[in-house]
Parts: sequence; structure tokens; C-alpha cells
Amino acid sequence: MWDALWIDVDIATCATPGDYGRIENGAIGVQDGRITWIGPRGELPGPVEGLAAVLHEGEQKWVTPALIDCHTHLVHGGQRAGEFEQRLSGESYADIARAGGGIRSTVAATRAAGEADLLGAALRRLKPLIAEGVTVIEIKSGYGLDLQNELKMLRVARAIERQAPVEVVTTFLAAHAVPPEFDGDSDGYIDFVCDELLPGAVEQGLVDQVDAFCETIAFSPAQVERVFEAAKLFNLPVKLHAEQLSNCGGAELAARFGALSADHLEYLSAAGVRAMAKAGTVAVLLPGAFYTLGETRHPPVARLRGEGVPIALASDCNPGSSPMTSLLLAMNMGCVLFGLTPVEALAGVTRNAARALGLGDRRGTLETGKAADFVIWDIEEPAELAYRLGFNPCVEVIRAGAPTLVR
Ligand code: DI6
Ligand code: FE
Repeated sequence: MWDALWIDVDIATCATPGDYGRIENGAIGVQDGRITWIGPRGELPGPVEGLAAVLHEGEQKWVTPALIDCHTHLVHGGQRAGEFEQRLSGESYADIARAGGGIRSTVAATRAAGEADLLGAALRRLKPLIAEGVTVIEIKSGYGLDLQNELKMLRVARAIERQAPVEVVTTFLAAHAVPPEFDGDSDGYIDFVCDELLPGAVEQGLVDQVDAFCETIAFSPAQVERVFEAAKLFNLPVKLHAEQLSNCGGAELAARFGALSADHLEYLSAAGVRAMAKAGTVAVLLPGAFYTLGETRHPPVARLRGEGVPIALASDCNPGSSPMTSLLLAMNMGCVLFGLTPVEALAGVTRNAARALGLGDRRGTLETGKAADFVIWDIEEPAELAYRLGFNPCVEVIRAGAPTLVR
């Protein structure tokens, strides 16, 4: 006997690239939190009454893998609506950052915030993501930039897993900006990141992967390389904010270190695409940041597609460049702004998002042996998920085989 069985559902398994993996009138059997059987209902190994302890009837709604937000800065203090107004009156994101605003202003707010307040604010931002069927979220540090505050951010990220029905993947992003106490000494700060901050955070068991911001207004490829070498000493996978505002060759560097992903990528070169393809590095596109900053340069989607680089989409939820808490909106923007197909957009928040977090073997698609994390949607066809703006058709979220959210 299985623990549970879902019938009368249409399924998009996302198991094959370039395809929804449709199973119309399908069934999903669940055992010990995993999928033990999936296929057309007519091929079930017996009458539905005798197969599982609990039978769920889906009223012919659609089922997809649960969503995965593979790039967020969900934990942060304060907000930056003032900068939004500055940008609307003509200042650029880079100008504001150079003048000491931007990431640095969130660093001040995050350092000033208590752990309980940071957690409460992050949980409020998490709520709409969970309501859209997110069961895995990546959360970066990078607004603490000293040991005490980087640890504080990462502890809050871990605490989220105990307070909400999500799995959290933590990412150490101390190489996000130079803090005021290292003004004019970015190399000195990178030494501090590699010698003190990373080992300190790893020692507390708070780091799943390592990221950096490679950009003219942030850190050079040579500096990022030192952070990646430090990550290697701890056997931690790496990823990179690369080619967001200019082409620095970050994607090639990331590929050289076998990075799980390179993220943003508006200025990615043809050589960068090839390097990523060769290394199996996922391209994480962040249309919320492109939109919010009013960027005009598009990531090279046709080239990524042509070279077979897996494309993921994420919210980049952060107070500066992407104050967004919706993956459905990221899917819509991925299609409308970047030219993804709805099939690619769905794969981008399921199958390829799992790969971007190194979780591709157990999550992101609906296949036997994978986590029984899936969403039930009140839609007539899967393209509706990317098509609507500001409407959430999620009716139920199943996590490890158990309903966690019913709307
Ligand atoms: N790129 C981003 O989009 C975020 N970080 C980064 O390196 C923005 C962070 C912020 O503006 O607070
Ligand atoms: Fe980011």
C-alpha cells in the first residue's frame, strides 16, 4: 500500500528538456515523501481503492513540480524605495552605489536589525512565494559583511526552514560589496572574506554554497577567483553574479570552477555561453532586476538555447534591484522580456532551478524516486502559468507527499 495516490489530474512532469512532459488523466503514487509511481491512470497496477491509504481526486486540475526560487536575497533589513524614486528621476543603479547608497545602505539596515526582526520580515516576503507553490528557496548572505552580521543573516536563513514549509539552501555572499571599514581596500576585504568570514561561517555549518558579485562596481575576476579557491578548500559549490551591468568575463571564470550557475548574464559573450555549456553551468536569468533597473540589454537567450545551456529563472528578491516576491511573475517576464517560451519558463523554476542548486537528482521534476513536492493549479493548460500577470491559480501545495497549503 502506498501512503497516498492522486488521480484525475493532468500532469506536467518537466522531466524532458524542451517539453512539459504532459500526462493527461494521470496519477501519482507517493510513499515516504517520494514519488513511487507516476503515469497515465489507465496504467496503474490495480484498482485505485486498493493502492494507497489515502486517495486524492484532482478534478482534472494540473499538477507541476513544486517551484524552486534559486536566487534570492530574502533576508535583509530595511527597504530602498527612496532609491527607486532617485532612479525614476534619472540616477542609475551604479551611480547610487558609487555614492555609497545601494547595497551599502542595506548593509547598514541589516547590521542594525535584530535577528527576530530580520526573520519576521523575511517570513512576510516568503509568504507570497509559498502561496505560489515554492518548496525550495535559496537565500544569500551579503548584507552583513562582517563575521557577526554574516552569521546573523545565515542563521536567520536557516531558521526559516524551521518556521515555514520550505527547504532552504544558504549561500555565502560576503563578496557582495566592500564594507565601510575596508573603504579603498577591496583586496584587504577579500583576504578577510577568505581567511575569516568563510571559515567562520562554515564552522557554524551555515554555508551550502558560495557566491560573489563580479562587476566593475563590485569585485574583479581576480578577486572572485580567490573567493572560489577558498570555497574549494571546503569543497563548497560556487556560483556567480556575472555580466549583469558589463562583461567582465565572470561566466568563463565561473565555468572554470565548475560553477552550479552564473546569474544575471545580460552582457554574457558568445565565449561565455560556450564555457558555460561545456561546464554544465546553469544560466539563471533574473528578469525582475532587468525590469526594475530599466535595463535594455537582453541576455543572449537564443545563444544559450543553441548551445544547450540550461536556463533557470528566479526572483532575485532584494531591496535594491528586484523587490519581487513572485516566481509566476518572473515566468511571465522571462517570456515577455527575454523571449523564453512558457515551456522554458516552467522548466526555469522547476527542473533547471533544481540543477542551479545542485538538487537535480532529487527535485525539480516529477519522476519516480524524486521528492513528492508538487503544486495543483486551477488552470486549463500549463502555459497559463506564464501568461497571467498578478494572478495566482495555485490551489494546493504538496510537500514530501503531504498537503501543506490549501487555498
Ligand atoms: N546583483 C543584484 O541584483 C543584487 N545583488 C547583486 O549583486 C542587488 C543587491 C542590492 O541592490 O541590494
Ligand atoms: Fe542577486
